Amino acid sequence: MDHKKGHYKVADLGLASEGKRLIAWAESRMPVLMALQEKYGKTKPLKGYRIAGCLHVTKETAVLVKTLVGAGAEVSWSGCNPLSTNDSVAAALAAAGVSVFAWHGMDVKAFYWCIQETLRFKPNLTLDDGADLIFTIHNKRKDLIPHMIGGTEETTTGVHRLRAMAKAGALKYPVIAVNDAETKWDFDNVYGTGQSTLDGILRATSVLLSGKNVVVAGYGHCGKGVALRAKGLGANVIVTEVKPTAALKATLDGMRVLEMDEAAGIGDVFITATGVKDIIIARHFKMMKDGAIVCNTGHYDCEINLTDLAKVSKSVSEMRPNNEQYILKNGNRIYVLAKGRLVNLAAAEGHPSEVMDMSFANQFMSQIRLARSDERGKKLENRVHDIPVEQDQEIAGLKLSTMGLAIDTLTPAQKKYQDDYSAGT
Ligand code: RBV
Repeated sequence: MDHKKGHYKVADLGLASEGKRLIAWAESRMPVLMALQEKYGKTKPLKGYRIAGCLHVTKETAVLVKTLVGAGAEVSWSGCNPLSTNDSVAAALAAAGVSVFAWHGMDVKAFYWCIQETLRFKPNLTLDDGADLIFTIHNKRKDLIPHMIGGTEETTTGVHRLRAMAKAGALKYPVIAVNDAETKWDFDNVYGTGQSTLDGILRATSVLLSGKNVVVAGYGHCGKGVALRAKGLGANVIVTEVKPTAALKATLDGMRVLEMDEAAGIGDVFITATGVKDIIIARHFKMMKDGAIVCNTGHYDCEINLTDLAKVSKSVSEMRPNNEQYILKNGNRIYVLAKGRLVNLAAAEGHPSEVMDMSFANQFMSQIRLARSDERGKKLENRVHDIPVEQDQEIAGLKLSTMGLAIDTLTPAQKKYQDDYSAGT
């Protein structure tokens, strides 16, 4: 079947009006992206470009999609996680004529089918979260590569994968690492993940976090955000790490650092945020206290080994949405949230709109940068590229002004002093 404009597959088109209201709510919290929408809606720098996107179908993503379409792009979209699609948002996008393939609760086969569907219109730009779209193109649709101008990548795990591909000489078109922008990873990864992860845990459990032993695996930007927020709610936070500097930072931030083998028997709530597989495995489950809660906020669902958990359990049943009770052979109960998938997107609504405002402003500006590179006949090199420093400062400046905050400016004399290496005491 050839690509048909506006072709889509969503759970229920009848949910569109609810989705429209959610998107309007997000728009009211995303002033930077809305300013870009207004500005580039006039000049249409993406006219003639076809963007395939693979990123959580949330109300914030819908604002990004509308901004891309408003700037002239043709867009085809899939979700980047089987449990993160908001069905009403997907319906609203489909009703607005966007080619979208996403529904909540799909299986892995359907997940890759959706990605393949978005490739029917032969995109020349890609927008990824996790690199599954780029990887599918490199593996299954090599025919598209010669026409590809470039792509953008949203998340740490995706950037990691792409750098590994580039190192192995396997990356066949340029990609911009949106994740590595200061206005992305110092905000989205820390404050976004911090708040949304606890939001997901609370919606799935409604437990009191104050006084609980909360074990956070990984003290990168995401783990740090989660640990700080849990601490703020009165939890005793324990961090597990493999990197000495990260463990040291956690210690000096007031966290207790332990090996997982020790933390397993102490924790009440476990949150994995490492990007690495097998963080919690069979022997840890066996050490856990009765009633322990286990969840993950890393991009993929490999951090908690659920195959191991099934092996040491005698039964599984759903307790409440996004919360499954495993009864272990030793009689203890362990509760797994959102099937070990990103708890913040599966059990809550993902990061708050206010932080996605900056992440998606970076996505949008990076897509424009790629389109311009094409117009100038200067395609970027086939590697992973950083965001220009000026773009970061521009987005941060815009965000500050929408918050009504002003900052100082250096005087010419101060600037001169800054660059004067001969000035001392
Ligand atoms: N993320 N998106 C949302 N509300 O649309 N929430 C989180 C949203 C992104 C975030 O940028 C992170 O890097 C990625 O999801 C992990 O898959």
